[in-house]
Formats: sequence, C-alpha cells, structure tokens
Amino acid sequence: MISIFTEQHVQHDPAHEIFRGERVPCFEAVVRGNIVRNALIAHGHELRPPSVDAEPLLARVHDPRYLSFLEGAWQEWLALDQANATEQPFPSVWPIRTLRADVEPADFIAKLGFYSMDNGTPLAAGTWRAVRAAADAAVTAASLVVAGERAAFCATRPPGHHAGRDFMGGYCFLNYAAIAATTLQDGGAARVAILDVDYHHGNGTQSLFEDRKDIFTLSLHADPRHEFPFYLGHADETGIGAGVGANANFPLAPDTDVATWFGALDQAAARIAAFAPDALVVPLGLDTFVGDPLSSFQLTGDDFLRLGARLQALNLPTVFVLEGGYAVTELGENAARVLDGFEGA
Ligand code: Q9C
Ligand code: ZN
Repeated sequence: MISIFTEQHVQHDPAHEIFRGERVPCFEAVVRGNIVRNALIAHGHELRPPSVDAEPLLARVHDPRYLSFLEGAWQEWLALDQANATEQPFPSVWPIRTLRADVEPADFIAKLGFYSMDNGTPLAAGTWRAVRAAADAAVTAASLVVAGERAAFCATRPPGHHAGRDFMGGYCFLNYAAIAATTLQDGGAARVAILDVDYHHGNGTQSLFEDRKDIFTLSLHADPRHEFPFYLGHADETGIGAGVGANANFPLAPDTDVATWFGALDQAAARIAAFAPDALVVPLGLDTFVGDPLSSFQLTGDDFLRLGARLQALNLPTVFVLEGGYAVTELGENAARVLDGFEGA
C-alpha cells in the first residue's frame, strides 16, 4: 500500500511528559516514526513523501487563532526567557466550568492551557514543522484515494485524533483523520465514515463532526470512565442536532479480550455498511496491542492482520492514518500487518 511518510516527524522531539506526577521520557517518541518507516519498507510497501499542501484546508478543520498560536508557540516560550530553549512548556491552568473560555489570554502559559485539554501534550521547538508536514501527508494520502487508489496510509507522527477544532491533547496537535475526511469530501466522496480503532476514544474527531450527518464517526476504545480522554466517548453520544445518528461509540471495559474487541468491530462494521459511505478513514492506533505500556487490551500480531482483512471487507476506498501505539519494538510490524491484512497478503 502506498504510504506517505515524511522525515519531518523528527522535528517533534520533546524529551519528557508528565506521568503519574513525574517527568518521564515521552512514550510518543521519534523512534516510533522510524520503526514504522522501516517496517513498511521491510513489508514491501511503497513510501512516498507528501506532495500536496494542506494550507488551504487547515483553517476549515481548525480555528485560525489556534493555528496561529501553534505556529508561534515556541517563539513565545523563548520570549519569556531565552533559557527556555532547553526546557519544555507545560500548561498548568485551564478554563474549566465557571471560567471564561472565550477571551484568549495574553500570558503564554495561560494560552497553553486555553488551547490544551491536558498537560500530556508536550511542545518542542520543531512541533509546528512536524505537524504541518504530517498535515500535508494526510492530504496527500487522501488525494491518492480520490485519484483512484483503493487505499493509502498516512504514516506520520505525532498522532492527531485527540486534537479538536481549537485544542491539542493526548500527544495530538492537528487532526489528520479530519483533514483526510475533508479531502475525501472535496474529491467527491459525499458521505465519509471514520472508524477509530485506537485504544483511546477519538474525542477530537468526534467533536469536529458530531453535528454533521454526512460524516459518520465511530470509535472503539477503552471506557472513558477509566481511561483517557475521560470526558468523552460514552455510548450515549450518538450525535448532535443534524448529526444525530452519525456518531457511535463502543466503550469497552479495561482488559477487554480479543473476541469481545472483534465483536465490537463487527457491530461498528454493520453500522458503517448501513450508513453506505463513499469512503472510509481509519485512525489506526496500534495501542490495543497486548504489549502496549499505556493500554490493557490484548490484540496480538495476528489480530492486526485480521483487523486489516476485516476493514478490507467493508469494500470502501480507505485512508489509514497512524495514531497511537507505544510498544515501540512491535509498533512497525503491527502497523504493517494491518496493511498486509487489508491487501490479503
Ligand atoms: N501522561 C494516543 O494514543 N496520557 N494518545 C497517558 C499520561 C494520555 C494517548 C499518559 C495518552 C494519550 C494518540
Ligand atoms: Zn491511543
């Protein structure tokens, strides 16, 4: 499968995240991108660099004010103190209930909280360059499918499905699945389904599209009562306004076994078939893997082949977008297995 990959991902290289109150090395690390690239090559998939500019599309998915903030964030951080060049900013205050989320603060750390859902999305000097290149990759992958490819893989990092119209979160800054879906629609796919199989609920993608009936968002994930993103992803979220009926969540208990996971996948597949979309986007998180350090699901390597085959059976033009997956050694193989399964290899 043609896979769009950019070396620019190395520009997003934060050193630490906060985990259980301590600073630890980032789970979402540069090595992930390299491992995925190597496995795709080893499995015979063709890698291409991005060749389409996402610029005209970005402000249709994200708030222009948020995009400006992201683009200039590192300069603002340095402007506070040049010694910040070797430090990472983290938000420390958020406009939760009763506080005003409509007035952009002037203070940089206040702005960081204003545009973040968590303190788990570290910024680095080159984050903007990396996420912009990944956005180009998402548009390029979707454009290939518009041009007639049965499927394409946007093999980029950092991930995107927790990012919403005007916020970052869960290691995500720009929502590539949403960018890909928008590109597919621009190319003539009136109805698009987005089936998120990452261990975590795709809250950003749901929030971007839950009031629309032409984009059906579905997500299979650990129950948000127990797992990040905690505040979205419940089964009773079925869409809003005109979008009622066009969102479906399949929250699963911690430690859910493989058979139950595939049972939920079958239910999601039946809903997609009933929706009769023109194209499919799959935010592909590999953190459902049994060895993943952030997850409690139990999929094995063979299960990822099976997942690919199951997605192929939906018989739709398909754009895969890399999301989570933190068992670094196996991440590349598991991603490649989904593509192999899809291609019947
Ligand atoms: N800092 C994706 O898989 N944080 N994001 C866990 C605490 C949330 C994962 C560790 C994990 C988000 C795209
Ligand atoms: Zn995840």
